[in-house]
Amino acid sequence: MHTPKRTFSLSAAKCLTVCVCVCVCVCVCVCQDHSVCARTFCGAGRECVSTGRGEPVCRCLQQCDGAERWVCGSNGKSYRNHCELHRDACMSQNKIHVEHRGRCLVVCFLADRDWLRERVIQWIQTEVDPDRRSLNASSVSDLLLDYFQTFDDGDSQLDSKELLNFLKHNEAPLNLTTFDPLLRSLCVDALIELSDENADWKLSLTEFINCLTPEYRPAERKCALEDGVFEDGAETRMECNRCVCACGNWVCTALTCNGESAAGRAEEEEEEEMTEEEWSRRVAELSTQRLRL
Ligand SMILES: [Ca+2]
Ligand SMILES: [Ca+2]
Repeated sequence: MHTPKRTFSLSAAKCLTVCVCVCVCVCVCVCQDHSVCARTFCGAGRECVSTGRGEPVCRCLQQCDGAERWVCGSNGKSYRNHCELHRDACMSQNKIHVEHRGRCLVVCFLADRDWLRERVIQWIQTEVDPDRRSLNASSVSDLLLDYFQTFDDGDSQLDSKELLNFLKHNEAPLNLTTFDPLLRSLCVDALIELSDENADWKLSLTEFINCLTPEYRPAERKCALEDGVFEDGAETRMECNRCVCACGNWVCTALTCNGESAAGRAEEEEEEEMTEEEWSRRVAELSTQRLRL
């Protein structure tokens, strides 16, 4: 009769013991990380953590912040920020340095295209606001017809040049003055492709209205390669060229892949950052120097 009661008491005691041990362990580990890593420099893309024996060790960053300050890596790959580049160099154990700020390829991504489209749609809505007395247009369709006729050369089709003129003519109210001109031009092509149902790279009046109507939802396009389907922004390599998926199309650099470019890359590599192994050696050297001090 006493057995069940005794068993219950033992289980409760075990549970209490485990909980106390876990709490103490977490507290000690956090304190050790701060003190052990205080004098350890791990380099970009890396962080110092404490081993189980309380020794500092450098490892690749688990994650970077999401700040959007794009850079182009020497491997031809675009990174959201410097941290992502250095983290990738650490994870892949490759030498990568920053070639220049911004993405490697200037392309109109879905986000750019949709931002531009949304901007024009919002502006059109403002233009037909009944409170604006100077406006005679009575609806969005009437206003779009006015613009279509204004910028069309008479063939009842808006080509990319005419659509670009429409945006340029209204860039101040559209707040496009800071939008990179090259990117704007690329996004005009993407806008045409968005609603160009007969694929003639021109917009009929109906296609133009569809393009600037919020309810119009074009079919989502992704990039295909061999058996795979890739999202917007995905990157791949074709020999020495890098390609990026933008609005359903692969856009690639046009480098000639010959011996000269390979030699050029070899020279550039001398300036590239250290590999993980080199960093470990460097950190060990620095630690030794500190001990001597
Ligand atoms: Ca035309
Ligand atoms: Ca068309």
